[in-house]
Amino acid sequence: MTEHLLKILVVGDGNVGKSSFVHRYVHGQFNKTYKMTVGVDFSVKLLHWSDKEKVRLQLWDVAGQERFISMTRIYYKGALGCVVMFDVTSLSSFLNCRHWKQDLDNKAMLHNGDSIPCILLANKCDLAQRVVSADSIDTFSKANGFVTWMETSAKENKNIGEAMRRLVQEILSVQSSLDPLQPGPQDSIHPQLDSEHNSRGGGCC
Ligand code: G3D
Ligand code: MG
Repeated sequence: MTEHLLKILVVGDGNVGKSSFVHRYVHGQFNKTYKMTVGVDFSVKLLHWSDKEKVRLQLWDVAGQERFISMTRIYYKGALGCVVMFDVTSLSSFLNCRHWKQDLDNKAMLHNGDSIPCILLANKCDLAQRVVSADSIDTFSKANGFVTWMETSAKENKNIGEAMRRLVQEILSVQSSLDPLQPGPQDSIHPQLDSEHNSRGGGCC
């Protein structure tokens, strides 16, 4: 049995639903009273990917620095995949995705210099008052090098597992095509975060 340990970042403006998404994915719940993220939350989810492979996902849900549209490099270190999220009822959160993706590409890359796989999620698709059209998202996603984009609702559990599966699939495929003899970013993943439960990281650097 092979076990992959994948560090995945979840970024996007504040209030778009990042913590709700992670909570829904890891714990299967949508909790209205879920506390506001302070610093970084690490969540781990174990996937039985195939008969021969397990995937341990380490999800980094960040807050606090969101308003700066930029994270420190330490946050990005060793990341193998990323979720960029916006809220379909907030145009500014959509427009800021360009900066989130640029920040990611500037600070995290595969050892061959390529950008790390990143999926664009249009969250809160359960709400009627949308301000971003599917056409604009599609055009934006293709122009900015996203693996793909999907509508999600953490509230109604729509496309949560599907989105993560698509991202993991892409990460594994990219990783398997890289030269295994080269030191990879996974070397810097912290083994002490190996837990099935949320554990609160200290304030982000
Ligand atoms: P963040 O981590 O990106 O800052 P949160 O965002 O997960 O804290 O969510 C911000 C607010 O959006 C929360 O509402 C949360 O309940 C709501 N939310 C998250 N995902 C969805 C969704 O898919 N649909 C809808 N309708 N709401 C969602 P409050 O009221 O607690 O601020
Ligand atoms: Mg949060």
